[in-house]
Amino acid sequence: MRDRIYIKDLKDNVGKEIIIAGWVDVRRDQGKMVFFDMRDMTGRVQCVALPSRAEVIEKAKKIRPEWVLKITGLVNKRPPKNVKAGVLNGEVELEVTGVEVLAEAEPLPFDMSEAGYNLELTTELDNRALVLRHPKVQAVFKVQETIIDSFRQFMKQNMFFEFQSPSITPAVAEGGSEVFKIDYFDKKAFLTQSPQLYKQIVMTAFERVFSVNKIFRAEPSATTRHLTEVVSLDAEMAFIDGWEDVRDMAEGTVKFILEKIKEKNAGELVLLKAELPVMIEKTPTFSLQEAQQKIFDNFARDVRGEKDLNPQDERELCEIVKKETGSDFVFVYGYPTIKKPFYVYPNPKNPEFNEGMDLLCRGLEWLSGGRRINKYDQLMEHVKLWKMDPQKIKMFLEAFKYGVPPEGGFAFGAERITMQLLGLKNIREACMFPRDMERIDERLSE
Ligand code: AMO
Repeated sequence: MRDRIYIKDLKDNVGKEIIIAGWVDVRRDQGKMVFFDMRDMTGRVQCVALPSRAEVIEKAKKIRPEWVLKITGLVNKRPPKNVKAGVLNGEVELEVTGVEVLAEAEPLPFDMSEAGYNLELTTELDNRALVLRHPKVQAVFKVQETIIDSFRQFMKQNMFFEFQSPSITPAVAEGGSEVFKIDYFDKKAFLTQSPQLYKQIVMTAFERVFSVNKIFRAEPSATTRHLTEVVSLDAEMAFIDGWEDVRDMAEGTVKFILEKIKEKNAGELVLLKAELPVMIEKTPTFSLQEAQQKIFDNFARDVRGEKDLNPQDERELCEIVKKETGSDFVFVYGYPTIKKPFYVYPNPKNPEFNEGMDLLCRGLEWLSGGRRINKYDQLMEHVKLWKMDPQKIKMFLEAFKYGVPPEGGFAFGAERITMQLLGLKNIREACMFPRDMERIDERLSE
C-alpha cells in the first residue's frame, strides 16, 4: 500500500491529512462521537469520528475489533488535558475523514483490549493465532527476537562461524531416554537432542562455530520449564586454556544479550512489568561441592555428596548468591563425570569430577557447557565406558583422529532464557507454538 504511512510516524505529520492502515483495537462511543484505536505493526493511535462528518460516523458505528481499515485522517494535537505523556501518539490523535473497510472480522471469543486481556494459558494457547495480535504477547516475542539476534551478533563479533546442524541423526548424543525415534524409510533414526556432536565436528575445521537450531527432547514430564521442541543457541570454541575460557565466553554472551534488550526493548519491558536479572562484573562461580556446602551452611539442608543439584538446590543457591553478592547469576562446575555425557572432560587432578558447567539464574538452569575431551584415545575410552556404539558416531570420532586442540562450548534454549529474563511463569508463554506431551497446536487429548 504505497500511500500509507506508519502509525509511529503520525507525530511528525501534525496538521496534515494522511492515510494509515491497520486493525481496530477497541471502539468507544461517547455521545455523538465515536472513538476507536487503530493498530499497525509500529504502534497504536486514537481515531475520532466527529458527528459533523455524516458518512464517516455512519461507517464508524459499524466497525468492530479486528476489522481491517484504511483510514484517511487529519493529525491533530490532543487537547492538553487529554495528553498522555510518554506514550506513543499520546500527544496526537487522528480526526477521521474517510474509512475504507479492507476486511471484516468475526466477533471475538474474548476481550482482547489491553485492559481486559487476562487469559488462562490454556485459552491463550488454544487461540494462539488470534492472541498473537495482543501487544503483551507480541512483546514477549520481540524480546525473544532480540535474544536470538544478539546471540548471533555477539558470536560473529567474536569470530564464530555459523553453521546449520542436521535434525535427523543416527545416534543419541546426550544419552538418556529423552529422544524421539523416527521411522526413516525402513530404518530407525532419531531427532537431534542437541547439535553437540556436529558443532564439535565443525569446530575441528573452523575453530569457532555456532548454530541456531531446533532440538527435540522427549521430555516425559509436563513441567513449566520443559518443551519437546526448543530453539537451541549453541557455541563451540577451540584453543581454550581451560574450561574457564568457555565460562567467560558464555558470561560475555549473556551480558551482551542483556545490554541489547535494555537498548532495544525498553517499551516491551515496561509493558510486561519485567525487571531484567542483575549480572555483576564477575559472575560468582562455585564447584558442585562448594555449592552444596553453601546450601548446608545457609539452609541446614544436607545435599553434600549428591550427584547433581535438584530444583530446590538451584533455587536456594541462587537465593544465597543474590544475598551475598547481588548477582542473579551463578556458575556451577565440576559434576560427577559418570553422570554426564561421554564427551565432557574429566578434571585431570580429580577425574571423578568433570569440567562441565551450568549457568543458573533466578533458581533455574539457563545454560550448560564446559570443556570437552579432545584426545582421540581418551574419547574412545569414554565411548566404551558409556557403552556407546562407535559405528553410530563414526563421523564424530573421525574428526578427533586428526588432531583437535583443547576445546569447549555451551548451549542454551531461547525459550528458557526468554522465560527467565521476563519472569514468565511458564515456558509455554515464551514459545509461539509450544510442543509438549499434551499439545501439538491442538490439545492431543481432543
Ligand atoms: P543441556 O541438555 O543442558 O546441554 O541443554 C542446554 C540448554 O538447553 C535448554 N534446554 C531446554 N529448554 C526447554 N525445554 C527443554 N526440554 C530443554 N532441554 C534443554 C536449557 C539448557 O540449559 N550439549 C549440551 C550443551 C553443551 O554442552 O554445549 C546440552 O544439550 O536452556
